[in-house]
Parts: sequence; structure tokens; C-alpha cells
Amino acid sequence: MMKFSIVLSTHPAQFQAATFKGDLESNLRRIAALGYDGVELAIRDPNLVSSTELSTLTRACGLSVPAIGTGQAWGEEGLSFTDPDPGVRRAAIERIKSHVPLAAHLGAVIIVGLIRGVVKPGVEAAQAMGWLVEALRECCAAAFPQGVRLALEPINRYETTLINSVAQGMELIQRVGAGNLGLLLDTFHMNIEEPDILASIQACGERIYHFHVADSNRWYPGAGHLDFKSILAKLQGMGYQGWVSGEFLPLPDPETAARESIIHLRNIID
Ligand code: LER
Ligand code: MN
Repeated sequence: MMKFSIVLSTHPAQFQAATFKGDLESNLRRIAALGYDGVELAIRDPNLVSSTELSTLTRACGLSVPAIGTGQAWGEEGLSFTDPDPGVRRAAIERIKSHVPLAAHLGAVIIVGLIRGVVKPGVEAAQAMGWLVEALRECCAAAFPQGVRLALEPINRYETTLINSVAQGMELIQRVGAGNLGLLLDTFHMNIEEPDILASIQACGERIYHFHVADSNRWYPGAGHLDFKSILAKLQGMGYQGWVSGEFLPLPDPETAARESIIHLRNIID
């Protein structure tokens, strides 16, 4: 059985592809009513939320929390593993480490998206990669004893220059050398960067810790030209046990996008 979740931001956010934003409880109820099994929470800072309140609320709605998104710490505060300022790098590492108890409590993976940063002017690419490797080693080491995994997301070239493709992500995993580091694959980014989406999914194998779906235009699956039937069949064929999480534009409105997505995806799985 494929498990479906959708991204919900616990607080106001600028990131456009968080389908739901605003009042937490009513959004959780809407998501559950649409037939989702879980909710991926985008949380800028775990200090802003109560872990018991979150688990009580989500459980009351019958929703699991498979993943915590952290990109708003970059989007709203500029925290990054690869900033030339060591204070900013330290703050980014501490922020990710501060997610570990919450992730352990909820049974969620921690997503490392844009908090890895971009290569800023004046910084050598090799230097940025070195900082990224060190930061991931430290965060993975802090997460490991609590049974928490980190999922690094290859992100398309228009958003970052650090780790755009699945192959680069797999190379980074090798270099970091942590048993609890995997990838978050996102169909929107893969459509831009991967020569063959199905082959990339296959190559990632058991290191696929989480999976984002959006269509080629970042609308809900079914609104663009991606072949989700083949993509989901590939995941199922590989024995993927993780989640398929909707991260797409709230268009024409959040409710319609979320509904159309899950109808489309459930219709095409065997
Ligand atoms: C986040 O999961 C993502 O896919 C990025 O596009 C964030 O900017
Ligand atoms: Mn994504």
C-alpha cells in the first residue's frame, strides 16, 4: 500500500509550493478528510511548536508525520550550511540538530533542502562542498542515537548550485559516510535535472528516504506531463516503504489541488 502525505506549513511561509498554510488544526482536518494518510510538516524552528500538541493533533486526525521540512530556516532567516559566515553555518547546524527530538517523537525524517545553501560569490565550490559534508556528518551523528534519518534533496539548478542531481546526491552520501543519510527525490526537480527519471530512482535504491510529487509545471500530479503511473510503479517494484508526499502549488486553490492529486495518484496505482 502506497502511503500519501502532503506538505503543510505550521507557520506563515513565503515558499509557494507548500500547498497548505494557515490554521493548523483546520488544515489537518481538511487533509485527513481528503483521504491523506499523513502530513509533512514544514517547520522553520522547532522551538515555535509543541511536540506533544503536534502529535496529539495529528493523531486525533488519524495522520502520520513522515517528514519535517526545514527549508524555511533558509527562506525566512537565511540559515545555511555553506554560508561564508561561520556564525551562520553554526546556527544552521544547530537548527537542524534541534529538530532531532521532534523528529524522533513524531517518527519523521528530517529534510535537508535549501538549508544546505547556495555557493555564494567569493566562495569556492569545493569549499562549500567541504562545509556541507562536515555539517551533514555532525547532524547525522546527532540524529543517529535517536534513530532519526536525514534526507538530502537534490534541487534544480535554478534554486541552488549545490547538489542538483540524484548522482551528485549519491556521491555526497558516499563522502559523508553516515548510515542515516539518504535522499529525498522530488519529481519536479528530477524532471529538470535527470536524463532518465526512472533510472535515477532505481539508482538511488534503498537510499530513497522520502519522495515529493509535483507535476512538470509544479501543479498537482495530473496537471502536467509527468508519467506518474510509471514513477509509482517503479517505486512499488523496488519495494519502497516510504511516503509519497505532495509538494505543489496551491492552484487553482489548495483544496482542489490536494484533492485532484490524491484522486489521480490513487487511480493510477495498481
Ligand atoms: C523543497 O522540498 C523543494 O522542493 C525546493 O524547491 C524548495 O525550494
Ligand atoms: Mn521538494
